[in-house]
Amino acid sequence: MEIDLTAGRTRLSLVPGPETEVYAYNGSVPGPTLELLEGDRVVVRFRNDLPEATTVHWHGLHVPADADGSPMHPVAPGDVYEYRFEVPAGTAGTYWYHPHPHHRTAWQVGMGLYGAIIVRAHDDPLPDSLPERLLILSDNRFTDDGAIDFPDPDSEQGRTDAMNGREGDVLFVNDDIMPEFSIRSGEVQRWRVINASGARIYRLALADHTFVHVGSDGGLFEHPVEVDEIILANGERAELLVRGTTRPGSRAVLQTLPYDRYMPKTRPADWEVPRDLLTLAYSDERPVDSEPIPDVLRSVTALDTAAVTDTRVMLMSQGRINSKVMDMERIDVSAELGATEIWEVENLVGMDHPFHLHGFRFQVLDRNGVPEPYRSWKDTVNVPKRERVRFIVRYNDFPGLWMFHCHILDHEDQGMMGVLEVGQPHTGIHH
Ligand SMILES: [Cu+2]
Repeated sequence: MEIDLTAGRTRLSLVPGPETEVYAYNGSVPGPTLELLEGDRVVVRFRNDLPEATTVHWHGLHVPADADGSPMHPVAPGDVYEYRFEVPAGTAGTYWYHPHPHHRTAWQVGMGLYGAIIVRAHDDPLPDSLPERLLILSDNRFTDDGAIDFPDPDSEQGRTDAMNGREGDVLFVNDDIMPEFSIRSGEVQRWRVINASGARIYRLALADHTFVHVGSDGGLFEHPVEVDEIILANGERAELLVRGTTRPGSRAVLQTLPYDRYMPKTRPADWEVPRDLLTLAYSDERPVDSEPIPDVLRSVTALDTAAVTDTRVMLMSQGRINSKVMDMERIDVSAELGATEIWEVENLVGMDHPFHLHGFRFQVLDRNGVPEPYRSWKDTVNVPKRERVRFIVRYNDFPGLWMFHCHILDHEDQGMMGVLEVGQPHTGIHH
């Protein structure tokens, strides 16, 4: 499959009033949704028409290091880069793509560079007949003349943005503000939700409805789980079933509820106010019979804790991991190809930091010592204030240099990132 993708400058109408100068993939914000199938060989012919260097990172996809779009492989203005990868079996799920240049990620994503990737399975356990909806969640802030608002870093708002990560007061679902989604009473819909915000953490709830949570970053769980709400940190994804359980003609609002990820001194004044995201509008048609939801979705084979050869401790403080700021010349962790390891990620400070590992999906083992209730494939995990998360990962292939970092984009740009080197195993010689 061949895809042409260009990042460039353009003007779009994002909010009422004057048009906004944006950065866009193929002229749209969000960029085009890439639909892939397990087993696809993908070539993305990327062209950088921006006035600055950029990369395209395929968040969560298992790709070779030189196709990962990390800060190690910048694409200069005017240049072309071919990203080549194959989509492995068993990785059907919801992913996304965004720039990842050194120090400029918050700016470029804030300017409009992000898009969704859907990887489909040949044997999806959920019925094809379920209507599907994609929700790319993002937020932004605008000045009166319609420009995207990036304040002076030395202003009060600039300092708050640096601490919290830049949040916007305008909430978008795809390219819309407060869109209306339709549903028929009795219908079951499959929703894929992506948190593409630079810093906002969503706590999703739909009035008078529960969600059937069926999957996360790396695709479906083994079994569906019924929940009232879902917390989605930056970079995370969720797959949900929404059941049309109320009567024809009714309406329900999807909201993000208050979630205190902040330090008290920089908490936004309105953080306790729920925010509306979209309206779910029931048609007047008579109810349909609901599609049954399978009890078993797929198997998620546990990574083997008996095979673990090392534990990596990551202590996150404000802007730093293990007291260090990102250095492109430094290797922070060296591991052997094929090794299985545990990462113990601890947040030492009073603000949440979502942790993302490139290249290799992982399974959360426990949070603050409490075993994870069920297995799932993850690539990003929120580590709340002063909490600790342990996950297990196997570096199954693709030697090279891989990033790990906080996914609050301003924190990543400040250097809250490190480098994992995965190398060929040593052959019995100890040194
Ligand atoms: Cu952070």
